Amino acid sequence: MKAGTVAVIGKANAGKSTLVNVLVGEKVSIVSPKPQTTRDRILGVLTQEDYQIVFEDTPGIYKADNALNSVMQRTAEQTAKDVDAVLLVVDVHEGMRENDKKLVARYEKCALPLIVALSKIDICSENTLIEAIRELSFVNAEIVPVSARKGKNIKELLKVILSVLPEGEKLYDFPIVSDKSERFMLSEIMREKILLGFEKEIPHGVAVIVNEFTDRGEVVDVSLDIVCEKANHKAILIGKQGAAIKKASTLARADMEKLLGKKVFLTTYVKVEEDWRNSRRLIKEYGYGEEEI
Ligand SMILES: Nc1nc2c(ncn2[C@@H]2O[C@H](COP(=O)(O)OP(=O)(O)OP(=O)(O)O)[C@@H](O)[C@H]2O)c(=O)[nH]1
Ligand SMILES: [Mg+2]
Repeated sequence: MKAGTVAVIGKANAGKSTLVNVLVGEKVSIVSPKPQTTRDRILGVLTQEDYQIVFEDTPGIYKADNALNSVMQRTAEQTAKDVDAVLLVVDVHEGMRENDKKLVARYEKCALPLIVALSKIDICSENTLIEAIRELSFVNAEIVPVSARKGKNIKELLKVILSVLPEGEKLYDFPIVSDKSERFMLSEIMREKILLGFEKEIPHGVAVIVNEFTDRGEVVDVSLDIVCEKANHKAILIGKQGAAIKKASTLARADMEKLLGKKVFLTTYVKVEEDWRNSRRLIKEYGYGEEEI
């Protein structure tokens, strides 16, 4: 059978996580309209009778402006080395940018098979797409236009990926779809709702820590710490009489119940940890980065 690992790389907000979720057929990675949504390497495993593809979603490439971001950039770079193929996701709906071309050139040079997915074609004009494909015509890579949102060309993309993967044994036993624990998923669900519900720096400065995860049979008790960077962020996160955090928590609880298939009793605490994104100790404590930092 065909079996292998594929690093999913690209600029922040390119649509990597949405694409991984569609390819795997399950939501393994959170999605938001804001850049820097994904902070970790997240595996999404697609197993069929005659193949297994392990997608490795990564943090988006972004100018590092704090220690957390540097850790995220390192995660993306490391992931792209230790795989069988690289799937570079380029959002083309406004055309190819100079830095998109640079990124393609950079990964073309690495010794691994390269597939470039031109994403968000559902909101891209035909001319823009044709121009992007023309600009990539000399690149030594497979080029596949896709829309993860509309499920367009996903089968074609899978075919192209399989054509470059080696023969081998399964790396994960079915029905494993992700390497992440339920605890991790619970914290990510909360972070997704905060990314969707709050503006500017607030969601980027939030870490979510699961303090309690107790299965009481029909009900699961979940207690979370929402750590933010500044006292005024805390006030905004809580909102007037707790309205803001309540709204985000209600949305999160619904997704948690879907994930666990049980009722969830959710408690959240908002805490301040000044400038934690520049504290190597706290970044590590909150679980970001894989290596010694
Ligand atoms: N129209 C359209 N929007 C899309 C498509 N794929 C993703 N998006 C949107 O683009 C935004 C970013 O998507 P993500 O999947 O979170 O992007 P990402 O590359 O994982 O982003 P980071 O984790 O921040 O690097 C979200 O608002 C998605 O809904 C698509 O095929 N079409
Ligand atoms: Mg992502």
